[in-house]
Amino acid sequence: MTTERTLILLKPDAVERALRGEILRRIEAKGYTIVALAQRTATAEELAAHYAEHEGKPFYAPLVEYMAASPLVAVVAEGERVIEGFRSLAGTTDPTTAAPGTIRGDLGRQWDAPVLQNLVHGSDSPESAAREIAIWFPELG
Ligand code: DAT
Ligand code: MG
Repeated sequence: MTTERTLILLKPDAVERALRGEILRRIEAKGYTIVALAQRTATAEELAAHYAEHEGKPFYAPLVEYMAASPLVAVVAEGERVIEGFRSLAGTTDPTTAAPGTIRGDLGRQWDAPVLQNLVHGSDSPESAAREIAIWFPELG
């Protein structure tokens, strides 16, 4: 058994487009357990920590601006290989080319924006998951 936890964000575009239920439904339908969930507007500190690996990239400033513009929903999900499994449910980064059947592929839109708005974030490794859970849910860290 390799039950683990991952950090998922339903990004501001998901909240604005009223897709929270649809996305949470897919997570639960896959058999993962939602162990924590909070809606709030991200702080600059949370986003700087969360996206530290992208600092200096051309899309960094628009990324942080988009993520802070309106509320997001932070989620901790648990299950067998959920880190890899949620990345698979989410689809690849660019919503235009993400596979049909995935969250980004089915629901993601191409916006005329300097950053890709792709509805969800999911941790990409056990190390990222531990680091990101501690940022958004310090009480679980
Ligand atoms: P992912 O969210 O699939 O893990 P990432 O960690 O490489 O992708 O990038 C974080 C976010 O930054 C991504 O969800 C959308 C945005 N982004 C990534 N690459 C981009 C690019 N080339 N142009 C615009 N936005 C980008
Ligand atoms: Mg990433």
